[in-house]
Amino acid sequence: MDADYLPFHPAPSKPAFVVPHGAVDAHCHVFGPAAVFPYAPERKYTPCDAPKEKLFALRDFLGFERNVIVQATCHGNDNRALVDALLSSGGRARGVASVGRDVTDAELHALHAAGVRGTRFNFVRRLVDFTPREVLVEIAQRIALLGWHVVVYFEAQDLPELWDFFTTLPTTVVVDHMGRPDVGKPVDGPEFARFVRLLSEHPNIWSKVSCPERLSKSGPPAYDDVVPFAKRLVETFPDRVLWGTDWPHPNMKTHMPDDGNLVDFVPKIAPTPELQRKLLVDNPMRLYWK
Ligand code: 0GY
Repeated sequence: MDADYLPFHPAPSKPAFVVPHGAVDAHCHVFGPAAVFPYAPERKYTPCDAPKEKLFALRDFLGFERNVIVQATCHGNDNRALVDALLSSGGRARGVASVGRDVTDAELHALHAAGVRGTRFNFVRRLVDFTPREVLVEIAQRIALLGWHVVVYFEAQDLPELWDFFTTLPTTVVVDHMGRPDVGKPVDGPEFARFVRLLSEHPNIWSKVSCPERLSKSGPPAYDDVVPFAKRLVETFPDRVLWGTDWPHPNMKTHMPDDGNLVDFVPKIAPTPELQRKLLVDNPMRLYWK
């Protein structure tokens, strides 16, 4: 099957914002190449090949030092492309894998040795089939023993139902893309207040302030309507936020972001050098390179 979403930007612009020394792109993916690392039969979309060489070239072009590569659903629980990228990175990439209940301890240790430090639970209905909570709890308890964390991806309207599950996980929990708020609603409204409360009440929960291109209704290049949401999180929880490009932007069907523009989003949501350093360097280093 051919790719069913837009290809990544062929020539991103150079960002005006110079990222601090040692900056980490803490949410990005590698896909395929399918001829070497086939996509999962159960996938809900087929991406364009986005191999490690392209990711590392983008890292250098944008001025970043390191990557956190996150397993996406199109590769299922087959982490070979991820592991291959980690092992090729010269220690400059860490990973978040996807594992099932059948993963062996030896496989978990091999993932750890390659640089994996977390596992991802995906609750976005268009991306995955349902996995029973007791299976996820069992996986969380096993990966906690390795010092890993859990990354969760869900949409804002599903938070009430997921709340008890998230708040009883035995690890650090990192939420992808601010829990996908509806940015058409007010930043001070009840929906986003619920997400802010999740982090306020649970100091083990972090958020990625990423993906304006997915959340914005006002659109590129400024993604202005996303700024108040991300800025609120950066200023309220400066030590528990992460940022990433989300390259190569799977499932973007209306426009493909220019990654240089996305980097220029950072100073809008993290207006001081101190906030920028925490967001791009200190926080990801503490979580992934400790
Ligand atoms: C992202 C977002 C998406 C896809 C996945 O695992 C995935 O397939 O996360 C999406 O479609 O919103 O973070 O890559």
